[in-house]
Amino acid sequence: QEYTGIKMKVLDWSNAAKSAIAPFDDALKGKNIYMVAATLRPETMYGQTNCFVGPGITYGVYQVNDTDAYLVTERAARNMAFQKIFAKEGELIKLADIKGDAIVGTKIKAPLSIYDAVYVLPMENVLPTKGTGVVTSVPSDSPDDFATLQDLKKKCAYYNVEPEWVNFEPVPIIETPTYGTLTAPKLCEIKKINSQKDRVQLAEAKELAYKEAFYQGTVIIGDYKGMKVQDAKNKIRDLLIDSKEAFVYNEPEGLVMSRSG
Ligand code: ZZB
Repeated sequence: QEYTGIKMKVLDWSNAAKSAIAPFDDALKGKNIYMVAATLRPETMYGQTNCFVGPGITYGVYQVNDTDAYLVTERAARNMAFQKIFAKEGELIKLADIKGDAIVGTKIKAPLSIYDAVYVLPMENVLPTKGTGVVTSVPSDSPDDFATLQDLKKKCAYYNVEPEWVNFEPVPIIETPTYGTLTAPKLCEIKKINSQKDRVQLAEAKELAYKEAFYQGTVIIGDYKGMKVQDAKNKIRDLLIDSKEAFVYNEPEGLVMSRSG
């Protein structure tokens, strides 16, 4: 599977994250730290409203070079080490460990998003064995993201999030003939999805959202406004790669199966 790794720069750690990384301050000093989200939909990055981590997942901060470090799962970092993403091929330098729940509330920069800064939020269904374990959230076009963001908005206290972290609306970024300009909210309504726990309906909605956007969708924002999703997808990916806000990340399929199974 070929993903686009989206670099989301840490602007301000949450208080919990500050305490959690305090023991590693020396190693992290002076480094730009990026949370890296693996996506198959680079054309949706204009609509990012937050990023998700699994609260129970352990992440590492891995050195890229003298100036940068990436926050991902160890499994993803090991794969990256063999894809010329780090300074020395095959070498993994871990600067810190941090659990997902401590990262929640951290303020980050999501490339291309219409929002200047967004927050890290918790999601129950993040798979530790897929991508980087960091998921960028586009509630306009991903039913899972929309359902989860709604859960968090409804029950801030229960999920331990501040209201200002979830105070972001889905952004119309792609128009489709069947679902209009907010495909995921529309599909959640049609399929009567009430929460991130509605796994069966969410899987169906995701399948429909993917197909409809890819075959029928038109981008309605940004440099490629008016272009078909099929044509704009790689152009928007390349724009992100050229500006060094993203890179190609490959996941060996067999490896993923054997490690998650
Ligand atoms: C942004 C985005 C925007 C995504 C969208 C989807 C959609 P798939 O579809 O199962 O092959 N993802 C990535 N890593 C993880 C993880 N560890 N746990 C859970 N979800 C993860 O997987 C690819 C998509 O699943 C990725 O693309 C990512 O969300 C999420 F509008 O990134 B996507 C209809 C879907 N729309």
